[in-house]
Amino acid sequence: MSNPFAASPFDLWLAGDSEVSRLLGEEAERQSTTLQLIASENFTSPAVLAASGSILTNKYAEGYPGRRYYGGNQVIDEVEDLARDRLKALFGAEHANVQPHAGANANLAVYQALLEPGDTILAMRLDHGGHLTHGSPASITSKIWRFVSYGVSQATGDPDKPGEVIDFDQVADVARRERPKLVVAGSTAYSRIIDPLPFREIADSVGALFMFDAAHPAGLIAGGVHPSPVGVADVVTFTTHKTLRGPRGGAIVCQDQFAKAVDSAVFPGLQGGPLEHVIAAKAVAFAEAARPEFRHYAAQVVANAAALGEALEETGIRMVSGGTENHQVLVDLRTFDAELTGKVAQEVLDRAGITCNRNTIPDDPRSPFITSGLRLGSAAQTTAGMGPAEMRTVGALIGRTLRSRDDDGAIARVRAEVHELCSGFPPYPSLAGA
Ligand code: DSN
Repeated sequence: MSNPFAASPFDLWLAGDSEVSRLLGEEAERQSTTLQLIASENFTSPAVLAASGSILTNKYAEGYPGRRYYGGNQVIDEVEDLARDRLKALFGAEHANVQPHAGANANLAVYQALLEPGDTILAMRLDHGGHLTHGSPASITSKIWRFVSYGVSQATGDPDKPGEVIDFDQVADVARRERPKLVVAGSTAYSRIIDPLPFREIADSVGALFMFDAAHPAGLIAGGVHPSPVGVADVVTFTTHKTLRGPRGGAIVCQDQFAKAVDSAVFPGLQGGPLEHVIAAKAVAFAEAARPEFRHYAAQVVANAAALGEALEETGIRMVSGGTENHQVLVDLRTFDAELTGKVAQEVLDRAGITCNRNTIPDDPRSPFITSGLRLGSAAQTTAGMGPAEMRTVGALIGRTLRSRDDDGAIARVRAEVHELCSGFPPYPSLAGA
């Protein structure tokens, strides 16, 4: 297949730089001819691409609308106000900050806004699905604040009550013992709905503030298929590029009482000039997520993840927690093949044109670099138009690939089938040969 963007504006503008143009063409082809199952990725709309590739990248705008440290920001102020207003309307929030360059920055800014160095934060264990910024020893967060953690309950082996879901008794126990200043909900590898209400109650019981990191479910929340933490948590952070399907970046919504502290923590506390081209693209994405068809999309994402998970189970791969209620499928490969690591599985699936990432599973005996699990997501291929039938086919292809991982011919045959499947679901049909 040739570059699906060939002759589109994106390609023509780069015609003078053959090296970068070639690389973009190759990546466009990769994204169009292989399956994108990384749970934190998606395909933005052409309108989001256009805004993030716009002339707004030229402008310095340190500060906030109406209070900038540079001249010439009349239009930029309107852009950022539009993004803030659309975001507040989307989630019913009192205040919005659209400047964080990433979800990690959003989290770091909130910690800085609400806490003093050395204060205690209660967050999810990394090896049970928490994020690096929830206290990884490798993250700056753990060098500034003291983290204590909660995890998921033990696997039971009982299909009716499989366990491996957030253990709220443990959350409450650790909170009572450690008296955190901030309780954090949210994860990067967890296939269940995260109810904000029990976290609120636990935070209140120990006089802590409550932050919900909605990086993964933000689009599901906007689409009405995951309970909203807005109005329950004091502050909600998220990324704009996962299920929300916007440009790569972060954002924060909060109650008015935290607005000043949050804004100051983002700028000048953590960042300099905001990326106004990305903020314009965020505004586009927030408007798209407010449309009725986005609700249909979010419901389809959840249905597709369920279909993928069921198909994987039919091949003998166990779903952690026994199922999925969101866009993610976290699987334990040991039931399929005790020798198969997440690392090897990810690599062989890559060769078959199936892109996903290895992931630790709760109480994984292997290291985070090797792992016993895989994390898959349905958000991107749902955007491309796939439904449950295609997801079941994808699950079967994954099973075939892993079973015949030492057979190059079998892997090449899967790759051809993946290519054929993807050709019916181009992520950017309106740009192909535009
Ligand atoms: N947000 C993470 C992920 O879920 O892929 C990476 O930081």
